Amino acid sequence: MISKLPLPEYEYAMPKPDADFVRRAIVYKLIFILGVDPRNATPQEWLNAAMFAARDLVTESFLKTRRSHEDHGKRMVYYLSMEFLMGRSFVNSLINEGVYDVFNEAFEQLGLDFADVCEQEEDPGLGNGGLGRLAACFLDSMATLRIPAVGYGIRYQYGMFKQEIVDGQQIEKPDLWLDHDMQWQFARPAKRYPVSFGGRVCGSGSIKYWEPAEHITALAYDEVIPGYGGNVANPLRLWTAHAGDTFDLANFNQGDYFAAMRGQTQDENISRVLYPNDSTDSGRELRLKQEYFLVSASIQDIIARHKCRFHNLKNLADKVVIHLNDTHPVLAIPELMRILVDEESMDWEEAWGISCRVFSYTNHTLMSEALETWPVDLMGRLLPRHLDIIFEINEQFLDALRAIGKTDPNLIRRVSIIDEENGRRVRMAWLAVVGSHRVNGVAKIHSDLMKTSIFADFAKIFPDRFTNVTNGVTPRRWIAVANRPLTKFLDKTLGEQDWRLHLDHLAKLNGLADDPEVQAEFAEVKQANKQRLADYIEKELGIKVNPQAMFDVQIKRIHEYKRQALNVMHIIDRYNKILENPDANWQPRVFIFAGKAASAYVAAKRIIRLINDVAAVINNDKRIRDLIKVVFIPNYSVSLAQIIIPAADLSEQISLAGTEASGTGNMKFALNGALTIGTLDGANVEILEKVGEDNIFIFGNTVEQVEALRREGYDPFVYLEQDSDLRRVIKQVSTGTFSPEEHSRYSNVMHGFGDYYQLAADFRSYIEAQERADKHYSNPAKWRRSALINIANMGYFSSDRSIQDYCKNIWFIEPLSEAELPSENP
Ligand code: 26Q
Repeated sequence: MISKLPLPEYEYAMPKPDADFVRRAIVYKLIFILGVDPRNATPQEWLNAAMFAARDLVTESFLKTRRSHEDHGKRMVYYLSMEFLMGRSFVNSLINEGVYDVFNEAFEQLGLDFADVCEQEEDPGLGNGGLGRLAACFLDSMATLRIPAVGYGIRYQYGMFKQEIVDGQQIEKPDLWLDHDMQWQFARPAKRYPVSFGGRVCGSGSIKYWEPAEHITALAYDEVIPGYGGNVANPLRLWTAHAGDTFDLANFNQGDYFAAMRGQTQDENISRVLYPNDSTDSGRELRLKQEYFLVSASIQDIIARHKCRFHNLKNLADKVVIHLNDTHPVLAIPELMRILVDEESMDWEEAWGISCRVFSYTNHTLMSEALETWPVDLMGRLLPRHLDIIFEINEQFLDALRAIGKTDPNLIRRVSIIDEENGRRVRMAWLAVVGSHRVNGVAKIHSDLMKTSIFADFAKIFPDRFTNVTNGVTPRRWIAVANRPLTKFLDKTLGEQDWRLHLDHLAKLNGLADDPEVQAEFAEVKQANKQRLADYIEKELGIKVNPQAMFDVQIKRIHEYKRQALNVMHIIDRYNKILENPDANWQPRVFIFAGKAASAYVAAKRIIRLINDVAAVINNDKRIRDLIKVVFIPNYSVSLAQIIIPAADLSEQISLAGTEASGTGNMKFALNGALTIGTLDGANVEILEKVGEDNIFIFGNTVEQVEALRREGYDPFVYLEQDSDLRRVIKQVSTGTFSPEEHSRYSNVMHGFGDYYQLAADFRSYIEAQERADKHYSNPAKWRRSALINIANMGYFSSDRSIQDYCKNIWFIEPLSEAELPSENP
């Protein structure tokens, strides 16, 4: 442990880095850490050396921050998430430490192309999409706001699969992100905890304990998360499964060395691979093991830290809050109860009181089919004591309900943590609600709907438990890292750099949105970003796109509810109308898609294929000239988003109302000056409130209308009959206009046309919104004004604001004060 009274000789103060210092540091790392002669070093090796140099800078802030937390006994938040979609670290850390220009200059001195070196970094894909990226934005904001926080996750050996497109179809390839061995993270070989499975419950009455059958070891790796401004950094602790301590002695002693080794490999499977689903995939044993692996290692670590600081657990809830990012880590609740009751001999009531105060939970979906449940049998086999504890929690909860007169058996059946109807399953979301002091949704509309749909019963039982925290995104990554031209424009136009910390300062642009000079400079920024994307598309796909055309972009996971298919229907309709009326004044457009489909999600994969089939026909139809280009950019990732989003003119946010909990891409686009075409869903509703209806294209049925249609028995054929354009589009797809080599490829689009996500109902309104967008775009001054007004009013969607909301209403956490800040270098 670091001494509480640091002696001067324990200090190491990094000199303030200038380009000269940085250049020497990089060369030193290259030679003495990597053992590489600068004369022969590859860009990859230069990056590796530079990352070591950059890590030194963030590490200093990191250790000082930890000292401050220790010295001041700060209450801390532990953010548990199965996913952290961090994106590349190098440039981000330089920007947050304020040394980007200095490193750039150092590389100039070395005669190396800085951008090329930065491009060598792997993008760790330790998440599926929105939920994982939100966790990453939150870590950035927590460090920036000096919130005492630790992130806990899994260090998957294979992250999100790499997507290739072959003959228009998605192929998955393994993501070997650790291959380059960048050593950005600190290995902590001494931080290891046993994680157990199986076995049986022993004891009786109130004295029970778990006798597990299997043990594996969780090993820690720490990634330093630097806050913007360079003073504060927090850890992200990622666990990897290690079998070293559990070598199968029986086999070994029998002389079967290879059988013993095989067991090891199996154990290490736990942290092998991220599940590539962005909704549930219930019932997979390995996934449940992963969830418990994260929870068990993290809770042991949290308790060890707490004991080390305070020497008892009575004040745990005063000093610790554990946040559950969706239900994935919700086993933390029975795990904490097990430790308090079984191992620390606390009585149940006291332990439960502490536990409820410790936990808070964020829900990220309303779709009941996406809520996590686990078969009781499976849980009992892997985690028998936890299952016992869940039963006990449930019983006490239901007893308490009955005691206050809520005895309706239907209510009891609905709110029971155990679903007795579908082959007995544990409802993880119910467990999260019962065991947390706060439950939040991720956008206003979502939090409201939560209380009237999935959690309606609970909202009546625990009215004060439910709250909203609208999502946000970090302006550091989504402007300063991703969009250098916009960053320079904002610094100059606002005459300050503080917008990085106070995003509401962007509001000053409201008064400048009509200024022709400001507009012209903004237009240049957008054009440069569009050119960069056009170059990328040409280089990667061999497709030339017109950078003067409107860039119309939909990038996100491929999912039926997100309705990429509706976008395609508009493209086909536009294609038809151009052919009918080739001389009309058409606005040229480039339609850009990117996104991965879960590997087993057949319908989503078919949407990818349809996009590519439509692209092949339209892009090669000479009659269309350059009026439409359709591009599917493979292997969507954080790095790719950083290229695409700054280049967008129009942002497609077209989910069926009531299905997208929030969305965060919508915020990133608007922040980078794209206009949204979207439904009244998720955070679109709040974006509309902020930018005003003249600066956004809203269309489609409202949640109420969607629900009414569902109630009345939604019939897509009603719309097909009314709308000949719609009929034509559906007919073309289903009869093979876009799959000439296989006419029946999309025939089921017409036959089993259930249209669960009501594309037909919103088609006409979508087409009209697209016409409004064309008209708006045809007036460049008007469009630029709207783009600037979008940027100006995105202050609210900073993840700094989200984190402040969490701190105030959910975590009850205060930042390190000015006085508690790590001291400056002596
Ligand atoms: C669960 C069990 C087994 C395997 C996988 C999963 C799993 C993994 C990832 C379930 C869900 C996810 C991810 C969900 C997600 O990204 N949700 C999005 O969260 C964003 C942040 O709040 C919202 O903006 C999006 O609206 C929401 O879709």
